[in-house]
Amino acid sequence: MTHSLPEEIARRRAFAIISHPDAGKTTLTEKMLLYGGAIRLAGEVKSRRAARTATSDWMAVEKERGISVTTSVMQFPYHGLQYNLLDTPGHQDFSEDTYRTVTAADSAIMLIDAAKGVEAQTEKLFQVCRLREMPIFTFINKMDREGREPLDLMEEVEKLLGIHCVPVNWPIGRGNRFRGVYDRRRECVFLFERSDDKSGRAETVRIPWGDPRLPELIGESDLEELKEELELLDMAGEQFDEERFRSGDITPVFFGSALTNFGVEPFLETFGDMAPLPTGRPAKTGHVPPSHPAFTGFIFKIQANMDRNHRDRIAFLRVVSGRFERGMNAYHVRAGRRMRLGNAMMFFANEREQVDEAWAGDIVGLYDTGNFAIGDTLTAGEELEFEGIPSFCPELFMSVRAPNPMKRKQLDKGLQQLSEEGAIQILYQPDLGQREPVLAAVGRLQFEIVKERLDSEYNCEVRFDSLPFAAARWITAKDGTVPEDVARFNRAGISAVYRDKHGLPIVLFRDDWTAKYAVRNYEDTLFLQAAPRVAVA
Ligand SMILES: Nc1nc2c(ncn2[C@@H]2O[C@H](COP(=O)(O)OP(=O)(O)OP(=O)(O)O)[C@@H](O)[C@H]2O)c(=O)[nH]1
Ligand SMILES: [Mg+2]
Repeated sequence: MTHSLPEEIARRRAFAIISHPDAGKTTLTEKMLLYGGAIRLAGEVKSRRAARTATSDWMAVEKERGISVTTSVMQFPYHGLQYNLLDTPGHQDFSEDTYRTVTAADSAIMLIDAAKGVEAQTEKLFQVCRLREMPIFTFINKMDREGREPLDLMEEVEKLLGIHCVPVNWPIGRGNRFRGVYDRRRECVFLFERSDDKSGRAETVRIPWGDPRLPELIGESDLEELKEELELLDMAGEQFDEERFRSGDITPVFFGSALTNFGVEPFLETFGDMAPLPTGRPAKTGHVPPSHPAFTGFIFKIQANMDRNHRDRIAFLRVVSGRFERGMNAYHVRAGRRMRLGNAMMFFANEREQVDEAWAGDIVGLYDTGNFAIGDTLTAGEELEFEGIPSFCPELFMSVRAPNPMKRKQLDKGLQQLSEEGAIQILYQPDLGQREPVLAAVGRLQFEIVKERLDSEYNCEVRFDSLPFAAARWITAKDGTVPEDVARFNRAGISAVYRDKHGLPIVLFRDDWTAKYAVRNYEDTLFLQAAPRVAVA
């Protein structure tokens, strides 16, 4: 059944979960899928006892290591709304992936480990969301463990992040004795039943504030404490204000424990009410609102080998405006041609399903045979381009080779595909007749993951050798054209010229200081920290 565009937009929510590693993003994702009915039993992120692994950590290396290395896209329905969830990796070495991903979301859930407070990577990702003016929810997780005092945690959020906290619910008991939350909006108490089985839903009872059974259920002393804290919040605390939330001035705060399911359901219910509807995106020619009647969207992520049996490659499209229809003849703006989008998928936990249509605010996966690059715009025919997605300047460089020369083909293919995903960048040195590729990364773990994926997905064992460079800049002439005389940047022990995948020159420097020195000394050259945009042939 197809509704009108405004109705469909009103039903959609696209959000990313962000935080420092290990705060519980993947665990919370799993529980949201559980409550959304997308899965019947929740799996766990790597643990010795768990028989099931988390749905969104689907890659072999993620399962083995128990960390997320790439963003997972998941859809689930809940109480009449259609959610598009992005579970991002927390590790800083994969932050390029996370930065790209938040461009597809309209709000973010910031997770905080109740024992650790605001950690370094959370702070960085928070700033990225704030720059994008995204409304941010705060979920203080792991309340089932001994942690810091809630007031203390909120104070830290306010101090370090400069955003005001408005608690929506408040924990009853801490650590072992964490038994429920008081919901300040609905003026009721949610009490949870502890169970050893964390894979099913937590039994929850809802009791109105003032119910005579409360002292017995919570215990006299805990209830007294709760009353005192609530009074304190009412007196000193901020009030929730829609406008200030939208502009990123306040964050609604929730307490819970994703692992034991405590507080996940009350959170999800309120989240649905509060999360912003799909917003538009800036294009070079002006802002495109979701209500723009014609279809537009952009590719923010590419992922190879999601299905090992099919060796496929998926380009993830955020629909910005209008209605996407499978089989439509869309316009690929960078390539300057039309193409039929015959295959479109959404990801419901372990199942991917063909979808016939999608609307502004949705994320769909398109089968890709190499037509798409991160940042590409698709339209119904309009000549418009969404603002680019930032790519990071690499700082670490390794030469790569396969000890077995028979594996050359697999190596080339694997590197090609992984670089198109943005998992790593590849550089060449054709000017000096070098055939061996060089890998360039922002974080060290990227190399390890590429090594493991080459082995497991392309059946190719590789060796890396580090190169003596620590900075890089793309170079163009002053007018933005490709410079003629690049050989002068080949200076033994100081810098060397390579080519990126588009053949554009990029100079690697011994260190950051040498790079800055070059910037000052070659006045006829522009040194760029991001690749200049090029048209494809
Ligand atoms: N005690 C307790 N442990 C939790 C809770 N939530 C998550 N964990 C555990 O914390 C660890 C990390 O959880 P993940 O969900 O993988 O964390 P993440 O934020 O996705 O981590 P990255 O993707 O690597 O950034 C796992 O061992 C979880 O079982 C919780 O509420 N309580
Ligand atoms: Mg994770």
